[in-house]
Amino acid sequence: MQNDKEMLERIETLRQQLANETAATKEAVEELRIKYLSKKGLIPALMADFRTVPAELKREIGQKINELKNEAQERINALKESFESSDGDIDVDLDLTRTGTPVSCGSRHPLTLVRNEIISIFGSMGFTIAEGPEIEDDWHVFESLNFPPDHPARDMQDTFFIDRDKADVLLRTHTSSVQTRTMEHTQPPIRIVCPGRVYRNEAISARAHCFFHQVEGLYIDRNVSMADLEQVLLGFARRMFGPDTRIRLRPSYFPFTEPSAEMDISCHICGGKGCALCKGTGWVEILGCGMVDPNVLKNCGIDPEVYSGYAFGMGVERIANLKYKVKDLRLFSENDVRFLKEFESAH
Ligand code: 2U9
Repeated sequence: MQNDKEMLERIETLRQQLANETAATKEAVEELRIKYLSKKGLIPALMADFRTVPAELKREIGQKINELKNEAQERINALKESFESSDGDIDVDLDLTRTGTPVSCGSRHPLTLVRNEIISIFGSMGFTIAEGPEIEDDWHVFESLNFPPDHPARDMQDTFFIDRDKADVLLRTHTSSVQTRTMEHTQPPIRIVCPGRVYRNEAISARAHCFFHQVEGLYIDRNVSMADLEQVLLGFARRMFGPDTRIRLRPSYFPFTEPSAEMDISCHICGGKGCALCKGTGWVEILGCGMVDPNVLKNCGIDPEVYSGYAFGMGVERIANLKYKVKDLRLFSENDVRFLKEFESAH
């Protein structure tokens, strides 16, 4: 015979067990129904044992078993409904206190980092930023800058023209067009840096691309000299490549500057002793510069008898290559996340 006390304990244990049951899926609810209410389930088993309960207790224990059965039915119905109303999507096991899956954040592109550093160094020396259109005309890119009519840059081989039949609509090959535009509507003093993308009709390789980025600078005022240019560029080189950096200017030629020079820095890898990067010379070229040709000033409405100025231009990719030892230019435009992630901590 079933001990009546034991029977009451079994009922209570089942009630608590039932209250703690959860189900993550519709199928799990069905398993609960089978466990508690099916023919061979826990509650029918309780009912089977009810036969042995002494007559005087049958009323009390019978009532408790009925209540348990109703509770089980209600609980299972409620769980079933929760899936029906949410289309089964709810995850009752969801642990809101768990640490989330890390979301990887984007980072600035290495060329953006280098461009920002360049313009911030010149910004601290009083230069402001000027920008202009990438689709340009012949006057602002070539004519005003003293390019002779037969200069190779004006050829289809070197410059991208938007329309085969119009020689006057082209992609700028340097940001100097921003300076010519600025000079046309501003009288000196002018002290600007012009960052931007430029295009050249080149076969793509590790060392050349059909587009790249430049920062050019222009300073025009009374009595501006080559010595001013040299000091500003020395300050830039030291901030960009370290305080012990030395510079040297080598004579060169550009149509828009006279005199013109190319500037080298002492090799920041070997300190000038000679290594693979500087090819044993101790020097690496980083930019071109010069005094703005008086013809260019005149072309842009500035009197060369009153004003003089210097200009310089550098490729952002070139500076980034040197600073971060990137050997293949194509890495900058392929957006390979493994490469870009290397610059996450460089901000
Ligand atoms: C005006 C007058 C003069 C800008 C200058 C250079 C020298 C130069 C190259 C460096 C590497 C281009 O990116 S690169 O291929 N640039 O060497 N640029 S002077 O001279 C100007 C600009 C505007 C009105």
